[in-house]
Amino acid sequence: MSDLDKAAEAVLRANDRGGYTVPTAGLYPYQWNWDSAFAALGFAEFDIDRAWRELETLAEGAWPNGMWPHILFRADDPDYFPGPSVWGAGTSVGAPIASSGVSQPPVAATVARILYERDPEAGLARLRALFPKLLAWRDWFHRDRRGQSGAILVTHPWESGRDNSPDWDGAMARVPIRDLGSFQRRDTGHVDPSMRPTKDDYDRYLSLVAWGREAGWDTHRIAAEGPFAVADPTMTFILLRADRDLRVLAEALGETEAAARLGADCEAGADAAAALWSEDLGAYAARDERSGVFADGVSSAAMLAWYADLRDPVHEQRLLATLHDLLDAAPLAVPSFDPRHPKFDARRYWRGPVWAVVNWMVARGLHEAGHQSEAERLRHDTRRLIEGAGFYEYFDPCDGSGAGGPDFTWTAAIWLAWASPTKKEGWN
Ligand code: 9WN
Repeated sequence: MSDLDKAAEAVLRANDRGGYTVPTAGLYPYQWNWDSAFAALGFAEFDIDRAWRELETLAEGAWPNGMWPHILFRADDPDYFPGPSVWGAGTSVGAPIASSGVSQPPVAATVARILYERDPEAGLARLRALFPKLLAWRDWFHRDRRGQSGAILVTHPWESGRDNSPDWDGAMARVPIRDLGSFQRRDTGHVDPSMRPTKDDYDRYLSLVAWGREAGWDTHRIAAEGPFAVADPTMTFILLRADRDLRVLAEALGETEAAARLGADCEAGADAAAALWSEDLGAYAARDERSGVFADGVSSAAMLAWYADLRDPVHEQRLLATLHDLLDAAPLAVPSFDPRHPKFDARRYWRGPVWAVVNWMVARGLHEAGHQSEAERLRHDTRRLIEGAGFYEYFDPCDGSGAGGPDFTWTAAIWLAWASPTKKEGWN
């Protein structure tokens, strides 16, 4: 174990609030959905029981309709805005824990498979208990969030996990700003505002929350009629991956009906993903459900196609060429948005910076598809970034400096599970 391995483990332990982990103290004091999935991946390197526990506490917040919300508010914490009273969700729809009213990409299903396969004998009972909730969550996505093309919609930029990506600029510009009264952001008290979304972004984020609250958090109606609905490569590809992994788990559990349903949905999902292909960009791209317009630049989400195991030979070669353009343009990969595009901003959150968790997913897909040198480039860059700057929330792809919050759970987890040189095999 290296000193950095020990430091990463210490970050996970320090952010542990007893069964669940916060992304980082101060800036994000609650349990976030995909953050917890990555936390579990990190815990699995030294405490598999604690890893399962992370998924189990996340599942405790599931809504009666099956959705796993993106934030669980177990206690009110003034460090974060907007908190439980602004969202007014979760308990208001019969869930046991106050929460946000949107979901996040279902990485947890894929991590459940990784934990199970690490030790099937020890994991079987845990998996058996968790599986129905994972299945209900993916059923909810298919029921309430499938757009006209079959690709999966996000109804709030926060739902995608890539909050201020240029992918949402077109749809966000049409979100009417409500009279929100005065509100005080907390994020800009923790980190430099130049690394965060703008005031205009927040006005629209909160207007969307107000709309959802007034719709009684009816998630079907929000997708059908709400002011923001965008077919998202992140959600579409991560759900497709989740479905493939859940199918394997269904078979292991002898759940034959579920396995057959998942298998059929995987085939349909692969067809639907093709609707996100932009010939102009040479990549998969977000597409506004209401206007049909594609995003006008390439984001790292496009590169999750391999993680979803999409193997369309024509698109694959072109996508690989586009990936190479991004890798050539960024000293440290993979930038969340194309560095050659005028909207690229090396430090502003999802408009350019590198995120270790995205690198892990993209690289895992590349590795599985046999694109080994690209996968290794991502691992090498992730290692360099963390060795150079520490466990930051995200990194500047041009100079490698850390940005956002320090001592970040998911960056430490990715270090332990993949980026550390002591992780020799590196893919589980
Ligand atoms: C809103 C916790 C979360 C991540 C998201 C990231 C950021 C929240 C925020 O932090 O979003 O959900 O307040 O900025 O964009 O991916 O899950 O780490």
